[in-house]
Amino acid sequence: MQTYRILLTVVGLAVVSLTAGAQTKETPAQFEKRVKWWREAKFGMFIHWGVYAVPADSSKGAGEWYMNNFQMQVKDYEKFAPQFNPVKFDAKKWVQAAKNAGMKYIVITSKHHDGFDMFDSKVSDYTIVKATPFKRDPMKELSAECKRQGLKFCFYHSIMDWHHPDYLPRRPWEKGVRPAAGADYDRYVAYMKAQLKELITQYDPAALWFDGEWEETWTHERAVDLYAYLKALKPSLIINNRIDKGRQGMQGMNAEDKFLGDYGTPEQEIPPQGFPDNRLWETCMTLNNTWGYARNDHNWKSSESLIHMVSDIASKGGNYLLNVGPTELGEFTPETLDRLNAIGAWMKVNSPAIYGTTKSPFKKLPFNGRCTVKGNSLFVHVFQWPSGTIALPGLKTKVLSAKALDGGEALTVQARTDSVTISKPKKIDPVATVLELKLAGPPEVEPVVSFVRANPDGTYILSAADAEVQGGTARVEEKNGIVNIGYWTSEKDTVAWTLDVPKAGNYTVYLDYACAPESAGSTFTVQIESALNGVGGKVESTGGWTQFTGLTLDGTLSLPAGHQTLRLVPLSMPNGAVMNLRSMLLKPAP
Ligand code: FHN
Repeated sequence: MQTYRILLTVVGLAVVSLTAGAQTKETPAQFEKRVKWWREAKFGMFIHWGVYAVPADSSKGAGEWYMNNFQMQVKDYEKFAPQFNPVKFDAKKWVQAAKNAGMKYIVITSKHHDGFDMFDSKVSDYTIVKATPFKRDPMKELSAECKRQGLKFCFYHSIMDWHHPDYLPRRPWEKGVRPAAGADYDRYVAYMKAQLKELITQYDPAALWFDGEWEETWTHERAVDLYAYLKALKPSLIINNRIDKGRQGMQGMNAEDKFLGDYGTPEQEIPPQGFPDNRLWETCMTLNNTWGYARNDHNWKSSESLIHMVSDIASKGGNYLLNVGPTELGEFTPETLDRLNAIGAWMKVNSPAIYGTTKSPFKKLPFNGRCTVKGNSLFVHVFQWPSGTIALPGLKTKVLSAKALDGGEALTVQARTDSVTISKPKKIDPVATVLELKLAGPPEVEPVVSFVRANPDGTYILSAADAEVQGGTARVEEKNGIVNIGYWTSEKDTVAWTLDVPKAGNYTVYLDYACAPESAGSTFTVQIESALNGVGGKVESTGGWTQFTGLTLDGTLSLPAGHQTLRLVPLSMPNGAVMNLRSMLLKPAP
């Protein structure tokens, strides 16, 4: 069993954390200065690398969860360490591959949930230097190489630790083999702080990417203490929201402002509409299915889809952290290199439309593509060129010139009453063609209201995708092809549609919604903003967040003629969420 040494560090840590609490809160200007490089970087490399690359098996789940997936005892999993000898590891090659792909920062696992240290820790023997034939410190080599090649170096660090004797809770299958008796979680936290101090002082990371925060032993109070401790060690450090307890699952954003973290961390998903403000967020995603290397995971994403995600995420104001799982020998797989090279070739031409940009000023585009903004430049990323010109609805700022980024061909711009059209360049990129429009100022766009019009049978279908979501939590989400309003965890959030009503009439209102048992009980009203009437309802459990069912509201809603805004307004939310709303139907009342 591997040993740990923490006595020498406990006193030192107490002093730092006591003084750290005296830190003053930074101003928005100080925050923006601290995160400037991160906000502008837009694209980074995630690296999950550890002894789990030896079994490299995702047959029962993610490769890096091998110890858990195969319900291994610590002493059996430790046997992988002496087999881990990544003699092909070459920091120069890794950093070059990231740089060629257009990535500006690297986030690598210093320690994943398995507790194995990929760095030369003095407070643990369970490390790549002491417990493997490799004996070198790859984190030292990688951080130095990042400095040499101008990439930011950052660490992923897991709070959850399946190896340390003081970490709690134990895994269910350890009962009797590795009893919890005698384990001291405070002593574990002191050990974790000691290692984080090593990481900060020895490797100078620009950011820390925490994970494994979800078990009940880790608390908001501990997160507050740890955050202050880390900021005292390095005030410029950027820290993600998984240091604390506010993350709303894979959606990745904090439920409330009280929770810590400089940025949100959507995982394996991209927020369908981005966010109404300029909060920082970063989608992390695998190239195939698993974070750690797995010989049996062949479900690789296409280079085209990956390039579209670089564009889509930037167009919503986020960063993209794309993961690589190096092999047990320390190499990137050929499938990985193919994709990184393809992304890099596209970025070589089009990165001005990504780096340092802000989100699109358009809620929707009438073509398959995205937009990003940088100062007075508007970048239009066209995934599929429609026949003829493309139109930018509602663009009010004068377009001074337009060109194709690839080759610089000048394009023809036509200003029309409610849109601007641009001609098609000769050179079309089959994945995404990017145009740059130089404007007379920052782009101003008049929101184009998309009216919901009656169907031939007189009904109105109000879909989640067409909804105007107001508020900080509710948002359009897509899962397994289902698009609904989700993460509706504030009763202040509302959803609305604008209807074009040629003739006044009365309607019955039907909801298509889902709600988990523990969150049922919210009440709400569906109302027309220009009139005082509304119909109300109560959210019952449908059995789960993805089990949708119909609800007919009592009474009828009268719709005056003209353009009418219909809004669903929560009245009470006793159990933490309102509902998942897929659509509403208005049917002419008999
Ligand atoms: O359990 C981890 C998983 O192994 C991986 O590290 C991802 C990456 O964000 N985070 C956790 C799952 O949410």
